[in-house]
Amino acid sequence: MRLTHSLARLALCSAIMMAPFAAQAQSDENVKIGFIVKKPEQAWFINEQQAATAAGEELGFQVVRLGGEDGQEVLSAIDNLYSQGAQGFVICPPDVRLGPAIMNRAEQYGMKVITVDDQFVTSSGEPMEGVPHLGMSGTKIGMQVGEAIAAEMQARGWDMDEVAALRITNNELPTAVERTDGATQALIDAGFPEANIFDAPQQSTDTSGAFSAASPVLSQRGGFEHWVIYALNEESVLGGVRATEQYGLAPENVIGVGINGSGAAFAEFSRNNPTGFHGTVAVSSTMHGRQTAEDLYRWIAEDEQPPANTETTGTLMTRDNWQDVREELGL
Ligand code: FCA
Repeated sequence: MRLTHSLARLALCSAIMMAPFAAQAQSDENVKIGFIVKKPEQAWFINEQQAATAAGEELGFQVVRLGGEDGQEVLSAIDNLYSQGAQGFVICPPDVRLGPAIMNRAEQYGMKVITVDDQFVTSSGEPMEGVPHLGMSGTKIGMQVGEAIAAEMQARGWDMDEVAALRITNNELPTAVERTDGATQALIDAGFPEANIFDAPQQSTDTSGAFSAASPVLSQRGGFEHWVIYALNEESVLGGVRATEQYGLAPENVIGVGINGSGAAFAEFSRNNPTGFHGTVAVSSTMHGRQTAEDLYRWIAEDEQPPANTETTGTLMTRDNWQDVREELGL
């Protein structure tokens, strides 16, 4: 489809067909981009990087997949990309406050940058609007989480006044704050008592970070029989669910709802016995990877400026419908 698109454009642009076609085809083939992610072992990011590679194979550009788990690693990844002749990169940074330093390095090399998932912030904590970004609509997706939890509490006939909420937080990451605030808001709107919401601040946005954060909160609040769990992503909700299991809570007393819809959730839904992990709001990591790679490619090869900010939406996935939603979102 894209090939047809660029061919049509060439035909329009030029009266002499063959010579410019050869030149254009060659310059497109020389496009090489990096795709740097903060957690290369997480299913979300594996899928995102694979989708970027597939877009490259289809449209004729190269994608170099790299991990950048801290500032040092990101800067060496950029150096490495530059020495390989890459003209730009898509990045989900390990810390959004690295934005100015990353942009500084990229600008020295004349490289174009798009952020995916986690948007850079300036030194005063404002989003770096100048860098094109594609990410989840955090508040809306967070609200879907809260609504799903409220509906499931109702389905199980729980009295909300007797339920505790484990809110696994990450205050350094604005999208995480938006997501957990959105979920909190929806719960409160549904009548959940704010006093029963307990924070578990995580150091890292993964299962082990969440598990360590959740365990002490569960033991401090031992009086509750029923727990609901939410966080910025399903990996973290799974950490919370594993902590409730270790603490000795039965799965039917726990409702965890995550965000992402990646391999971590599929593995959980595939288990024979249901766990406290009730569902997840799935977003297409395939689309995130593909779209950002394609936008960067068109920016480099065709000077087409990418959209400044794209917000994506999500669909609730549970044990009952996960395979259908997975297919629908191309996951
Ligand atoms: C953040 C989270 C990831 C994923 C992504 C879209 O980077 O850490 O798990 O939710 O946003």
